[in-house]
Amino acid sequence: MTRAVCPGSFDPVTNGHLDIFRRAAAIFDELVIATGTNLSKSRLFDPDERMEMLRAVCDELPNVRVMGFTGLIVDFCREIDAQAIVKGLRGGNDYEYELPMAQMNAHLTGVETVFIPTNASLGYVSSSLVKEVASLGGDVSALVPAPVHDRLVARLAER
Ligand code: COD
Repeated sequence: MTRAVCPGSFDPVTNGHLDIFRRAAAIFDELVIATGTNLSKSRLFDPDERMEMLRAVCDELPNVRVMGFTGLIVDFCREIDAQAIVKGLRGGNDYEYELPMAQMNAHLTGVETVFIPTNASLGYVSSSLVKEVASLGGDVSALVPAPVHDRLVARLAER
């Protein structure tokens, strides 16, 4: 049984993330989507809200579970007996950012990182840009799943 972890902030989950989940779920027996907090980013949704949206959009994927984690991702992988970490790569910047993390994680516990290249039509999609565009009145309905779009619009209207 192969189990992989796909970690991220997912604030909120986008169609780019969802594409990576679908493709990773076709490779591994089980995929655990792990919601963490990136301390260098400001957040719009709290961890419970992010997990709720992830569960709603991953309903179609029977071998996917959504969990939260704190602390080191390698410790979480060990706790749930996952052999690999899955990351999506949109381009050179992601690679520069992800490579040392993958090497550090391998150094810490030997866990491997598997990179999946972004779908060519979704390479420009990021949670940060989606939030920025939506907060300035732009249409992001094609970039996030419908339930996420509703939550995003409602949250931004509260501000
Ligand atoms: N297409 C393909 N992939 C995409 C797309 C897209 N359009 N958008 C995003 N992705 C990928 C990203 O490249 C990333 O791999 C993943 O999806 C998640 O993205 P985000 O932005 O939601 O998440 P991040 O990068 O903010 O998450 C960072 C973590 C929380 C995973 C990271 O900080 C972490 O592992 N923290 C735990 C602490 C730890 O162990 N630190 C030491 C690391 S060596």
